[in-house]
Amino acid sequence: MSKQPEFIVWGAGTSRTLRVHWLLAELNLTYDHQRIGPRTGETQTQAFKAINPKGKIPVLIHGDRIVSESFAITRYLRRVCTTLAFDEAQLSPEGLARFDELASFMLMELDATSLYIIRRHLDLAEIYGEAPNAVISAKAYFSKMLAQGLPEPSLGEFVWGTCFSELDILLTSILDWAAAVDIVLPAHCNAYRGRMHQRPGYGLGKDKNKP
Ligand SMILES: N[C@@H](CCC(=O)N[C@@H](CS)C(=O)NCC(=O)O)C(=O)O
Repeated sequence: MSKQPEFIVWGAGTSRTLRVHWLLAELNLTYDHQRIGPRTGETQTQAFKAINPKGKIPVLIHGDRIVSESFAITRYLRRVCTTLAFDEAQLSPEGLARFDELASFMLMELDATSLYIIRRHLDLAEIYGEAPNAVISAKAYFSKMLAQGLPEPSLGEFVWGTCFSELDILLTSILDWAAAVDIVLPAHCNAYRGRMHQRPGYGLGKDKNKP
């Protein structure tokens, strides 16, 4: 009898699904991939909604555990597979507070408040309505927040501490998404993206994320 794979990932083709495939590649984990895409109807089937009632990808299944939300999935994988190192400062109270601060900033200010507003009123305008002013102001807000929240000195080789982490995946996916909607990024952010794109895990994750 064939054995059930340890990890199953649902979803491909978006910045959010890339986060999961990239981290799995960094952790060198094999998994089963259910390659369903957004806005194809595949996220709205009864079978998929039994797994994630929100009807959204990505989703991770690990044994009898189901985890949704791209960043939560990367956090979970990091806890169950400990092959990526942390430095001492990252695990100190200050380091962990900085982690939470960066994660909240990226998810709320850059992703939800800016990029997703742009997506809703550009690519998904047929559903959410055209709103050119909302798009212009979301782009301006993104640039302002990025300049204030991640100025040049705060973005070294990695965004948090001296080791690669899920925050690098989150930030790179956000910067790539911003560039794809024609937001001009500061030079230090483009240099950081360039470094992240060199990682073998990024290339492997991108391949897996193909729709
Ligand atoms: N906050 C969620 C957002 C997930 C999300 O909105 N996924 C979109 C694609 S990027 C989706 O599955 N939408 C349903 C659909 O398009 O069918 C996450 O980070 O995982």
